[in-house]
Amino acid sequence: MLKRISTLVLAGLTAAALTSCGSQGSGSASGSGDGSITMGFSQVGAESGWRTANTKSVQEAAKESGITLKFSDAQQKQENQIKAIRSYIQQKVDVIAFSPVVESGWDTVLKEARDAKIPVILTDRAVDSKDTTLYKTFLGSDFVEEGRKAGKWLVESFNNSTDPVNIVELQGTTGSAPANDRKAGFAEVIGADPKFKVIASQSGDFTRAKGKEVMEAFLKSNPDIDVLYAHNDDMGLGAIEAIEGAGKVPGKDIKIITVDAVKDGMQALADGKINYIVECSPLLGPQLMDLAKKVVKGETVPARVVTEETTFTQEQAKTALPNRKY
Ligand code: GYE
Repeated sequence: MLKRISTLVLAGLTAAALTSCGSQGSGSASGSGDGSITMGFSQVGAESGWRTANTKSVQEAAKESGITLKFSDAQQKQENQIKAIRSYIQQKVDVIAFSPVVESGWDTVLKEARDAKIPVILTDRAVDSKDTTLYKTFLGSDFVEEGRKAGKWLVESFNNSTDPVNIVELQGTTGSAPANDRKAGFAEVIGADPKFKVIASQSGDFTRAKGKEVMEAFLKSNPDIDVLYAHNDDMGLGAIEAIEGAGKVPGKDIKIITVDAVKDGMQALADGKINYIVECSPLLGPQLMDLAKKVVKGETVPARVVTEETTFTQEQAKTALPNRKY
């Protein structure tokens, strides 16, 4: 599948947002003359197949574009990300990029970066800071739209029936942008018809192990589950093990919708165990490096760069699988 990336310039991108240059002291930024760039990158963790593919994309793209990458894995903990960002500020990197594990609580550290005149790029996940001059741009998917796509498939699949549809939801990491937004987009679409009932909704922290554990609990307390909506493939794959363990057939007895479209998810979709996947591309590395070069030079960048994505049915997964890169 061809991946198209579109840039969306939002109102509010002011000249003020474009003036800063990441060069610090005797550092190495373009401003200091030798043109080399050092990026400090704080990754969420290694919780899912998506994250592994994202990390690989960032590391490979840095190498290809000649950017020196300082990389740290926060193991899904905000405090570790804050520590990493502070350490990048101290090391006077030219640009900081990070994928915020949760949306809230970033203002202080972002102000510290701004005071040190180091530009920050948000990648993959958003923050809820009111002050949008705290970062230069946000590159990533539209998670609300992903939730809507999941909801639309469900509405279309059940449009011939008036019976109640009992749904269980495995949410991503509590407080994270993709968990908040995928829940909201889905709820917005299915909320139009009262036959759709979310009978249980809990976090599985985007991991396979937690997805399995929470699905086991759902199955114990709810004998009549029609649909599982999992905020990522990994939790869906863990849940499939729980469903099979309970003697039910995933994809038939319980219809399953997930988000991401990583290889293991696509395989389960092609095998009939998942019914529908909303794609979320982790291949953000090349765009991130392009944006980094621009902000370090003080060039104009859009305030928001949205990744365009598709969806997959079981038939489409069979066709797409051989060429899937992650
Ligand atoms: O969907 C999930 C990962 O932030 C878009 O994080 C990302 C999400 C992705 O753990 O698998």
